[in-house]
Amino acid sequence: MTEFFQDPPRLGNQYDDDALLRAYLRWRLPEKMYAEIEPDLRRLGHRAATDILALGESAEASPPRHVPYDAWGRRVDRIETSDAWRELDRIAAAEGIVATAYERTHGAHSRIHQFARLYLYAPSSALYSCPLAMTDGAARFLEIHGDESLQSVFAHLTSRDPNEFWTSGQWMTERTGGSDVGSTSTVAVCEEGDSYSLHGSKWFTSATTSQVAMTLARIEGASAGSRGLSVFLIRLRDADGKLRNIRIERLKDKLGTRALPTAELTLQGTPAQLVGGASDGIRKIATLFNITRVYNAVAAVAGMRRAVALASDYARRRHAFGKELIEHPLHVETLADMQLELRAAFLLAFRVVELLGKDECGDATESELRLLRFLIPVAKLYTAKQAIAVASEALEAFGGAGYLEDTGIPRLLRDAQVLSIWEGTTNILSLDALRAMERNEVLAEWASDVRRRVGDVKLAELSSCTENALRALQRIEQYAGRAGRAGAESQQAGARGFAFSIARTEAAALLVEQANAQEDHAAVTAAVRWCARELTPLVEADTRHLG
Ligand code: MFK
Repeated sequence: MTEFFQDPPRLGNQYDDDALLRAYLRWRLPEKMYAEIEPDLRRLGHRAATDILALGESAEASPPRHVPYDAWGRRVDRIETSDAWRELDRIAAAEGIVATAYERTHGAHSRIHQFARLYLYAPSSALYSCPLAMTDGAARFLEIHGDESLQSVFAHLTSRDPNEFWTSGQWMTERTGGSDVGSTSTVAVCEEGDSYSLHGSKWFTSATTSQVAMTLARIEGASAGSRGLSVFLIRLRDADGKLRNIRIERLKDKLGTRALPTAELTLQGTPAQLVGGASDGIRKIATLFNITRVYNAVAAVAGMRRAVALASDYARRRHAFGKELIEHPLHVETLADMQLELRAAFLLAFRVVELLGKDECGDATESELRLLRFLIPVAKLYTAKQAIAVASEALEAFGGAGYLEDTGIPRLLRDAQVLSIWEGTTNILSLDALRAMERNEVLAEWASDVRRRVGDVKLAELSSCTENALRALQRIEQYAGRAGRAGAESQQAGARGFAFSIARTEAAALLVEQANAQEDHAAVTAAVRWCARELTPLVEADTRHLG
């Protein structure tokens, strides 16, 4: 009798296998552009399942190492990374994962193209997507706030030449925490003109191997709080490759993202250039972290897609109780739920991508700019939470194998968990969405936009969706009115439920729109299934609490 060995899950071409991505691009892009970019996305989809995947696994197996001293006792503070990690950098450059956004070959649609590339690259890259997110954010920051002297840095950050490409860090977190950035205690001492030296410590600095970093510091004598902060650019190394008055204290010992060198640093008079003028640093650096939040959302849906791809493939390889898992109705139902979460989150993330593209090309209306500001935190917080839930479900779909490190499956969950923590936690972003809504009075605008989109359906199968989405909108508006009257504390206590309700209702509108436009069976089924769910459960609970 031959012994039984289970087949592991396999990945096919990650573009060809992804009906959702292909349908979305067909729906949103002009036909000519879609035809132009598709062959290249297919090529990248193949790489995501072959050489990039192998490099990602190799980088994960050889995590970075901090070498504080050389053999003779001199302080050197080298961070040694694997060949695979460095090759992932070169591939990211050559594939234009950042550059595509700044070439703007297809105007506002370039952001869709670029984030589709990131979506394919990210889940195989062992989190190389993190340095790319910060690089993109820094490039956008310099595009807006940089002067002539920073043109060459911008050119490096947006280069397709692996020998010219630079990455940037984003160093905001200090020992006081990553949320209350206004309490930053790093001090900037003016040396001459825009040249400063920085003194302080940065508690979490990802990708310390980058060539430059953007950071916050308080110019000597400036006021306390976020207004007194300014943004600085640091060139990390001198011509000999030595760190410029930066001491690396240690690399962080993290639950996941293990290939990513995240370090604790002390700035000991580090030379830095003031960018964007003195003060209002948080408002200015928001340009950067809004980009990294969009990356976070797209990386979250990309992670969900990888979890669904692996679990779906495995369901065809694994037999139990006399048949393949895919023939068991309850397992099929579970996979369908994961796929639905992915679809909704995907549309939400790419809705924000579309608005961002319009903003950057000057094509956005005032109303779209307000919606973008409101929907970035909503999309980031919602997709992050769903990514964790879907990853957890994927582990379970593998049974015990999903809990064993050497299958590679647990990494899905370890790496997903960071998504709701960095770049603003769920609660911080819920409060941010609330503030964005209040400052811009955007709720009525958003609600009328959703009303128009769900009201404009021709397919009879979607009529129940319209009804449910309209009912959800009504609840949200009633809740917002009641919460506003109940005062700031009640409003804040309900902010998470409120943000989730916005996310689910926006996703409902997007699912309905896509189903209506494409009349595709999978899209219609998804819209009906999504809208039959409770779109605003937490709002209702909070409404009872408010009385
Ligand atoms: C896979 C890819 C993932 C990417 C990985 C990248 C890894 C990077 C690692 C990290 O650095 S993690 C640390 C990330 N930390 C954060 O994201 C900060 C989280 N905290 C917040 O976002 C708080 O809401 C905030 C610090 C902004 C609150 O501080 P304050 O001092 O209470 O600020 P306030 O008063 O809300 O805002 C100050 C100004 O900024 C206001 O403008 P005005 O001065 O004109 O009134 C705000 O409107 C503006 N602002 C704040 N958030 C904004 C914004 N503007 C636009 N967009 C925003 N999101």
